[in-house]
Amino acid sequence: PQTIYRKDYNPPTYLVDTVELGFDLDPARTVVANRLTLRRNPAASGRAIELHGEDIELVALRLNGKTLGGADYTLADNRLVIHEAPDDVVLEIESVCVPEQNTTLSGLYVSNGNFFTQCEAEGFRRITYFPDRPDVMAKYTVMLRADKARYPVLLSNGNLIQEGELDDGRHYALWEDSFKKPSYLFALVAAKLVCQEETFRLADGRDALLQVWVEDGNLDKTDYAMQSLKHSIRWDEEKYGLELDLDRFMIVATSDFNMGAMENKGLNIFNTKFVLANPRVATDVDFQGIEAVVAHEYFHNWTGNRVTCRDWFQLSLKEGLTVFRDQEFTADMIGTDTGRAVTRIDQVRTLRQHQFPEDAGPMAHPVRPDSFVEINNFYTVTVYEKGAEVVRMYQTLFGVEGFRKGMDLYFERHDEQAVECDDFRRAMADANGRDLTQFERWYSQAGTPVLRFEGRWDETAHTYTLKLIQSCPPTPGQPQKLPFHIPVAVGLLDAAGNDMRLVVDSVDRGTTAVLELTQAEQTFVFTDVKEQPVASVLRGFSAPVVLQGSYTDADLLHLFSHDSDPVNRWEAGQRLAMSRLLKLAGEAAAKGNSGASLNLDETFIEAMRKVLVDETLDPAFREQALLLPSEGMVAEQIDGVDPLAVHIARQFIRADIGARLRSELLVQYEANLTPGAYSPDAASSGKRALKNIALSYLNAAPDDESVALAQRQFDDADNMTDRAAALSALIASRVPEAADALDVFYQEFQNEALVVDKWFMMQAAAPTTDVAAVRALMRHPAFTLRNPNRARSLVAAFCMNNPVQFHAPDGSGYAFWAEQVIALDALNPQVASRLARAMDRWRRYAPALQEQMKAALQRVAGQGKLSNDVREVVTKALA
Ligand code: BAL
Ligand code: ZN
Repeated sequence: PQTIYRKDYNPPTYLVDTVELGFDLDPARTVVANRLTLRRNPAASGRAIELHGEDIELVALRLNGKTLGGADYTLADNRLVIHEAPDDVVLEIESVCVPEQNTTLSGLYVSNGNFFTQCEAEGFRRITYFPDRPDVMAKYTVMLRADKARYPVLLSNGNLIQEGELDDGRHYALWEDSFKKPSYLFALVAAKLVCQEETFRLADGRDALLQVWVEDGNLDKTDYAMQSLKHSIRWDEEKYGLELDLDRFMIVATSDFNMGAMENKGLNIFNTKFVLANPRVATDVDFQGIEAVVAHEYFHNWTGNRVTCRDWFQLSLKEGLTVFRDQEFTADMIGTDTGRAVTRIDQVRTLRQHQFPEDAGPMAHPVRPDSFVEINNFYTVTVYEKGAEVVRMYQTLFGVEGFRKGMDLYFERHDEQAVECDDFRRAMADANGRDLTQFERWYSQAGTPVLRFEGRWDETAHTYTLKLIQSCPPTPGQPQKLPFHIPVAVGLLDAAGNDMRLVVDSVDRGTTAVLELTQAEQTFVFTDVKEQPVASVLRGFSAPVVLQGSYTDADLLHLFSHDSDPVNRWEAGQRLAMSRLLKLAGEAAAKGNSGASLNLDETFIEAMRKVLVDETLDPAFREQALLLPSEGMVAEQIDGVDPLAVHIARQFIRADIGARLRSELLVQYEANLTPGAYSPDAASSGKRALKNIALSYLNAAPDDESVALAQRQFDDADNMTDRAAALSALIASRVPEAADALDVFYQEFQNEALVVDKWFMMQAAAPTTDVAAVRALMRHPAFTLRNPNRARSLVAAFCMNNPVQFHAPDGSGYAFWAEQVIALDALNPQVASRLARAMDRWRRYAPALQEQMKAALQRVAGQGKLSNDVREVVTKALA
């Protein structure tokens, strides 16, 4: 496969002004008529028109009314090149595709008998021949024709201009989008669906029609998505002065979808997972996901659609920025300081759990990659979540107002353009009168920087000298790194735990100072520091770095009890826990993983007790503070990792907390019940989270009472959050009741696909589920590899969330992985490629495991027929 480089960017030879598409929709043979007006691009040279096309059949091709013959064009390697064309061109193209055979879910496909499209990144070329690149922006008119009984609803981007009847029971709808857009934002839906709709008054007094379309029978699950959409519209008006520019905004849910959702102009298409919810079937986390994803896709209407990407290397321009926007929206929706902090803690956890490992592995890439084989492989936590951190750092440097000024300038300069990450950085720099040249390294250098701090208090001078030292490990293709521009938010705590006032260079910096580290090593001197402080460094996780410092247990306990910055307060607890996890994992491994005679110190238990019972803290924060770093996060800290030892250590700590804090956990369980009608609000969900982590600790050291508690909750709960938590607790406690509860659960929810996914997932991730059990579950009538949600809920959940069984010493997990990657690749390369990444970190495991992982990778790489997606991942892993 060919590698594509950012440095090779060339502007398109022809620009497209208008696109008229006509669809005769038939699952077995859809005919697409495409009439384009093009004009030669003065910014490019050459007279050849280059169009993309994949898995479609060319039927006819006319240029300015004249049918083109074989000598006029070349059609090879998914490219249609018309050798020479005049300045102004009308191109008419007729082609055919077969939606019912499209299992890739990219382009036009059939799901549950309905038609949907997915065009980002390069799906439009699977629908028609087109210069399928984001810098070609055009106005679209779309005529849809289909059987009326089977497809009563016909939707596309923009406004409905006309609809009516045709012969033979068919009907049509004509849609027009008045905004120029790149082809990746095209969408159509032809389906049997119903909708919840509402007219919503925009800030400028216009009314917009909002619709949420779902399959019949799901209208009882659309309220939350609709409410989230209205909140998102309001928030963007108030926060950024950005209004909905459409008369109609539609969300459509489908159960077969590769991603979470897609921001097609005016016609967002969603995975059902991020639309459908009511208390019976959806958990608090599901509700949170819906709010965030609805917001994310809506916010793309400005950051992504109105201003789009010049090329796919710039993907983070829209994704990093839009993730940042949805994160800020979520925090504002909660509204409280601790609520904000809890969302921030979630973000930090995601980075550590997923992005840091990516940045340290074979697929490491800069936020703005320099090359790729398959762009679909670069919809990553680096482009999205690290990209959001990079955007957040502008706000940390310039404040909320300065950031807004940068946003305003960005839109003023670039509305309706396709631009680069550099354009966003320039707008931020110019609006704030700052030089951000060095800041570009956050976009160009991969790898997680390591930030080390050394603090020294001078008793006589009353100064505290903080030395900050940065470095960044090598990543593929980037052996050497230059220093980053890092905002480091710092506070100093006195012995009573209060914040000291910070004076640097005679300037009073309040109680949290944002220091700007630009060199490899820099020293900052705080004056008038009258006692030995404890430093709270990287408050609010002010930069996506690994922070190292010589913390003593006493320092960490002080921060865990007193830090006014809740993120660092939580962080101190995580550090206390991590040191225990690493020590016990080492001891378990040394004892042949018997798990016998491990010991947890009273200091740690006491710290956990204190936070558990501290009624001045929000339950949501307490739950975060009690949650141990995951096995995956611990594994990242160990060379030659033995996953079983890590599992034993973590389980031991959980059980020990369960046993030694039993009475406190029971008290908190009772104290955090949420009687009355279910509500997914932050306060209630925080209480449920604390209650359910108490339940899970109690059942990590199960006795009759704790099992009975879980069983009672499972039987009596009126909401999915509590039911699922109780079921998980029963499964984890390994009691016979678990099997019965799983049966009851399946019987009750077998017609709710998203709940059946949960049922598979809970089993896939349980340490009691080995490969044989997963294979048995794959034979369950409800299982299919063809549905991405289902495949992920069992196969990917096992390979990624069940480390102890996946890494079984006999290599059975790896053999299973290879088999499933190959099977999935034949159906859906994007889903297969995600699964392939379960092996990214193979070089970090114990030698005996490494060898077997390598063999499994080689088995996949040795396949003759493999998608570019999977080939890129396994080739890079083995390199
Ligand atoms: N653009 C792909 C889906 C999303 O990030 O919103
Ligand atoms: Zn996005």
